[in-house]
Amino acid sequence: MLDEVRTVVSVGMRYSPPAYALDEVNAAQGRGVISAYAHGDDYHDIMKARLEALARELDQLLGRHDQRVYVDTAPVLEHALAEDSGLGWQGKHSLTLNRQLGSWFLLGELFTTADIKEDDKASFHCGTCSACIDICPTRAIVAPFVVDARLCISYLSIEYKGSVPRRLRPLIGNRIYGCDDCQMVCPWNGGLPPPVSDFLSPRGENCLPELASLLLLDDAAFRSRFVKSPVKRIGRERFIRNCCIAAGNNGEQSLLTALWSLAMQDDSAIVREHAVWALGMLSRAENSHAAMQRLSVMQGSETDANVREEISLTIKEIKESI
Ligand code: B12
Ligand code: SF4
Ligand code: SF4
Repeated sequence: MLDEVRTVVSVGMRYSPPAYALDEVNAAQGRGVISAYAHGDDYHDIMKARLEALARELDQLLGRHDQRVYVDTAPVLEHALAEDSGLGWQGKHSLTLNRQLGSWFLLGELFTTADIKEDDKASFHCGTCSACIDICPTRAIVAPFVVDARLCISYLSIEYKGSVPRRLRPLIGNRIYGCDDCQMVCPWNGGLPPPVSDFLSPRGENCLPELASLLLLDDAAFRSRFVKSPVKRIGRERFIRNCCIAAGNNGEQSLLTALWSLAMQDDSAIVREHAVWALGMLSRAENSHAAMQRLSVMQGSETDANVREEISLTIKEIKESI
């Protein structure tokens, strides 16, 4: 990473915890949930600038040295470095947490050729607690400290590009970007004072946003709605796919018009597929016959094989539910 490196300075940048409780996440009718770290600006940019400022200050203190800063920008073992530097221990949810600060902070590193006295390694304070493992909606924490990313809602909603496995969709609830559940139940995150400054400048509009307006975003509107936000990074297709899943899980009938429009007209087959799934979920009790008829007509003109398959499965499920 850096020739002759002598010290790694591991830093944590706090951000505001969610302004709602976990019960409110699950009960937020017609609303989606965006992870707290993504309510404001993209942390990569903000933290990198702050680490570079730290590097300049170190130069002033210790004289010029070679330095490199990293924020998720290279394969750095951030948890292991944070633990060694005393910043926190790796909890059973695999994230780094601290007795005073909980886990609502992001990690970054400054590698330097300067020799700086090391701090003591952090000690482990999870004890017998297993709240994060028990609460995980998809059972992604398969053993203490081990997350199966393929099951994690954070991975499925942010990193994963394709069709979300059907059996996982109902478990995702109304989470549309990332997931905070394992952190929200952690006792070390309870009753914490908010950070003195939140450098990510969270925006109120990203706190439990209404799905009705999100489902209507076209590409240009999506980009301007999420300007400077990490949400923009996943692109409109993945984001609207997530909103369709949340709409299907939400039970909110007023979203039907937007979903029909996406299912019939959207340019993205991924979006059409997930909109069809959501229509199926919302048409179980009410309008089931009309929905099946409309879906059958749609199937005739649908060009994508996966969407046609989704329509068949959805019609079958609606039939079974009557
Ligand atoms: C890949 C990744 C993910 C993946 C996989 C996460 C996972 N838990 O495996 C996904 C997309 C699911 C994810 C989700 C999230 N992530 Co993430 N992610 C990363 C990333 C880029 C790499 C982690 C990694 O795989 N490292 C490589 C492995 C080998 O290292 P490791 O996990 O530290 O494992 C070491 C030890 O823990 C130990 N170990 C690990 N497993 C095991 C098992 C056994 C049996 C043993 C003995 C040892 C052991 O050995 C390893 C070698 O030292 C890091 C940034 C980074 N560069 O570290 C962010 C990072 C971990 N993510 C972060 C965040 C905030 C999240 C989310 C909270 C985002 C959200 N709100 O949706 C979720 C939380 C999900 C969760 N419970 O982990 C922050 C965590 C901040 C903190 N306080 O800890 C990081 C550090 C980014 C940052 N720069 O701030 N993430
Ligand atoms: S982020 Fe959500 S899905 Fe992923 S391990 Fe934590 S609780 Fe489970
Ligand atoms: S919820 Fe419990 S087990 Fe999980 S990280 Fe927090 S203290 Fe550790």
